[in-house]
Amino acid sequence: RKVTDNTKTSRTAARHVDTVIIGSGFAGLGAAIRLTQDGKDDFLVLERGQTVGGTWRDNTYPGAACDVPSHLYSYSFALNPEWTRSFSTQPEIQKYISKVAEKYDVLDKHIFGCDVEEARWNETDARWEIQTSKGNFTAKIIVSAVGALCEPSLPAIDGIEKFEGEIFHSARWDHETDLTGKRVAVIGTGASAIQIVPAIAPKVAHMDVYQRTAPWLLPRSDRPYLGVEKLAFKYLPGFQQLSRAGIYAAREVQVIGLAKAPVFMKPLELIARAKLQYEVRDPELREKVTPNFQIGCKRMLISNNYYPALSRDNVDVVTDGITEVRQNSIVTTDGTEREVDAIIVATGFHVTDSPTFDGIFGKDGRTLNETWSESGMQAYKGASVTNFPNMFFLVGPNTGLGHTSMVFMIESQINYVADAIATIDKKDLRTVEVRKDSLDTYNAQLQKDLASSVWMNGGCASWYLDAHGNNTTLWPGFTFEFRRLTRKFDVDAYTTESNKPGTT
Ligand code: N01
Repeated sequence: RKVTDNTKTSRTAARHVDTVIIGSGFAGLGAAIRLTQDGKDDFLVLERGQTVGGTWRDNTYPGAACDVPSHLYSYSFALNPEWTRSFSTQPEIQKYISKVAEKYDVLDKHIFGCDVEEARWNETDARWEIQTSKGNFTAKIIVSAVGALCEPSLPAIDGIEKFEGEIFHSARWDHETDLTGKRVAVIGTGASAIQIVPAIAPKVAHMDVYQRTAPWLLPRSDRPYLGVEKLAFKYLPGFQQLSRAGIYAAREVQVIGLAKAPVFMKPLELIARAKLQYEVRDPELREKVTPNFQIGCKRMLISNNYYPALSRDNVDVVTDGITEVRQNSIVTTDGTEREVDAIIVATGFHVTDSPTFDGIFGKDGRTLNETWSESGMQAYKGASVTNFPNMFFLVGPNTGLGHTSMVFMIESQINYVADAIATIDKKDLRTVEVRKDSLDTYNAQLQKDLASSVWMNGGCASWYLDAHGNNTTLWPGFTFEFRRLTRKFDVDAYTTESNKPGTT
């Protein structure tokens, strides 16, 4: 457990605000805009990066693009007629997020380059004490909007620290490194890797793709929008809304196959198998990249150029596990040593064990990670944890999705949290803390709903599951069900303390 550096606290006068939002990706930025629209002024957004965007700011690897169609992957209050294609690229999404931040005039509420090191609940004063790389703050309310995919996970491979070539994580792409003509290893075959591999394969001398588990791939119906469509998006009221609604409905149907009745995934599997058959001509390679688990168990990936890239003469798929990294090579379980100039680590993120939560201390002095050590991550409606008063999560436990737009979920959560803050103000509450029984009942139902899902029974391990095998990341229902659940802040599920003595 971290020890508080009290000298630091006493030396630096803390700045107090009513609400601190941590992080400015889609969630934190959306919350800042909503608070402004609700007439709140006394809040700050503490962001460790130098600009808004979160994971879309950080993931600049070649080929980075979204796998949710553009018009659904936008805020409902800031539709964007300027999307140039059906699935947007990272630069376009980052540009969109930056434009929204400017348009809604919330940039001056941000402190950039501000790394939150610790947040500790002070029971006496009923406020959060926050230590950051840019000084100390106190706040009545904290909104954690750090996201699930923000802390890169590096593989613990023997000798990796001794590697003398270039090595970096997909979410920390080193643009100074020119991979042209180099021998490159890519470790991992998740959503990031399958975009990186085709983007760089043509320019490298040789590429080894280290695959632990073969993913399921579906076609990517990506295309640039026609001029006439762009005009319609811009000038025909309702066209964008219609497009959003269509995409939303089509995506939402997948929930039936993923979470309700996995047998309905069969047609998708047939499409994926046909794709594999058609795009991978070499039977040996096809066998290597044929998945061995039920489709949907891990995130389904969409790509039209991954299999063709694997089929190139200068690309090999290595399925033997990595035992060691040496100064200039990688060794696998079969004893083969492959020389390499650069390693790209596309091994995902700390999702269920985020180090961020080691620095947040609740009213019993335990951190969030300590609180969750037995049960796994859990929060009432994804937003509130017992022992952490006046704290709310955006993109909290079990609010992730495997099939559609996180922006839709984020807006539901923002609504809940904004209504909570409005309720605290209206009722003049000193603290709100979710009751343990509310949390337990909510979570028991959630786990019951998840029990029969493909994520739990599909025969795979994924970042959706924690070390105990619990799914603490995904929402198991339709997203409109979650929206209904978060329409109003249900203060009755919470213990409250009033600012007026004698009332609760
Ligand atoms: O990470 P991942 P990601 N040795 O965790 C492998 C979103 N996203 O960055 O499957 C060897 O999915 C691991 O193998 P296995 C999206 O939500 C979206 O790719 O665990 N291999 C796996 O193949 C996505 O789900 C978009 O056996 C090791 C890979 O590394 C999430 O981000 C684009 C290993 C990690 O895959 C994360 O995707 C990109 C080891 N020690 C990301 N450790 C789009 O919208 C791990 N692996 C398109």
